[in-house]
Amino acid sequence: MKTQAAVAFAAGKPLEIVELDLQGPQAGEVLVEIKATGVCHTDAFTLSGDDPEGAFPAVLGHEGAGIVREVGAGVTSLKPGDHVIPLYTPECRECEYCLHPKTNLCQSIRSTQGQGVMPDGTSRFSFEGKPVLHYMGCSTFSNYTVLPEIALAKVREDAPFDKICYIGCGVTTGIGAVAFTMKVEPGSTVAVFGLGGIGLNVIQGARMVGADRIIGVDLNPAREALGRQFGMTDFVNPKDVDDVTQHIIEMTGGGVDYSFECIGNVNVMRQALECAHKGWGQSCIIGVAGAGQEISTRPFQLVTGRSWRGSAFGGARGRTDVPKIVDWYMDNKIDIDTLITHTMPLSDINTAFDLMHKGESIRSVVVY
Ligand code: NAD
Ligand code: AHE
Ligand code: ZN
Repeated sequence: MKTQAAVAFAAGKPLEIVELDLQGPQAGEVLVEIKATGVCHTDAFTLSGDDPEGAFPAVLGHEGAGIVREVGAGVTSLKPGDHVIPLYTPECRECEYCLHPKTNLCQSIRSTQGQGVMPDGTSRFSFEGKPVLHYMGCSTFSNYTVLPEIALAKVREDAPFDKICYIGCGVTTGIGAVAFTMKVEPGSTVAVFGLGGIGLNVIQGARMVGADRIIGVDLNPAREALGRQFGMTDFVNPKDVDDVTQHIIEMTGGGVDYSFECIGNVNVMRQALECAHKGWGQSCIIGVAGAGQEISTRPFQLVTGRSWRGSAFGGARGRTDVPKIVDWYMDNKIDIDTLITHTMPLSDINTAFDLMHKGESIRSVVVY
């Protein structure tokens, strides 16, 4: 079949809207009509050429929602008409990782996914007879896409696609990092570095679990009002203080219980670690840093009781947890609508990247 898609033909170039050929679902695969997709900073990161796994041409996009249109041989858990959210972190429920209680990083298809192909090693997309790669196993910047059955969460049918697509990455990543990965306790003091599409969800996650004090840090002063709306109690603009780390240590009387880096800046990752309280403070890296970047700190920071952790997809097991997060949204336990600042057709998708780079959007959503 044919599908309209925004294709990344080369790093650093705008996406091009073209008609691709799409092969139908093979055994264990599912054809999904994508109804809406968010544009995450990670899409911009890969498009920039900084992603060591980035390969082109590819159909980017990993924050979608849609409807199952066809299933391949052997697919048992989904049928045409089901509403689904694609999962860049799948859940096979069989691999060593899925069976381990301490991780959500299902590895059953990770190597082919990282190479931009389906588990059989080939791509379903092609343009003028040449293969075009998948991305993060999702490729939601195509109106139709093919995914493995284990990479789809079935969700309730009354939930709006143009909002729940954000649960496919940003919402789950932010709230999950607080609730699933770090297990922040009620009464905690939390610092959140970077108040974009991820950091604001960390803030609402921290409020949800009952954190007492939530300190937001961002260079963009426009982020303060939104942060406060989502539960932030204090705002720090690094431009207004000499040393962010020292400032947070002083304002909290020794440091925070938990900190989260939601930018992808290795210098800020160090600040986040070092503002964690001596003896027990834990810092969680969510931001994705480019090829060749490394984190550093004095080992004494860890010797004296701080821990450095990380979180992918908020520690969520997608097929199990994503439907529950959709329920939280439908039950008004979390706010998604306020964070979707822009909506556009696929033909305007490059505007979403411009708005993100200018700091004018939180989330842009493309509606097909
Ligand atoms: P975003 O662009 O919406 O937000 C980034 C925010 O950081 C902006 O508000 C910006 O003003 C602020 N910022 C930039 N430099 C800063 C600095 N030096 N100090 C303080 N604030 C600064 O991006 P996003 O979509 O929220 O994504 C954030 C990061 O999380 C990206 O690196 C993305 O790739 C990553 N990410 C990781 C996961 C995961 O599973 N680990 C999932 C999604 C996104
Ligand atoms: N490909 C990059 C790493 C990119 C990365 O860290 N991805 C996150 C999700 S970001 C979503 O917006 C993730 O889940 N990583 C776990 C995994 O297995 O990819 C690189 O550095 O190679
Ligand atoms: Zn993302």
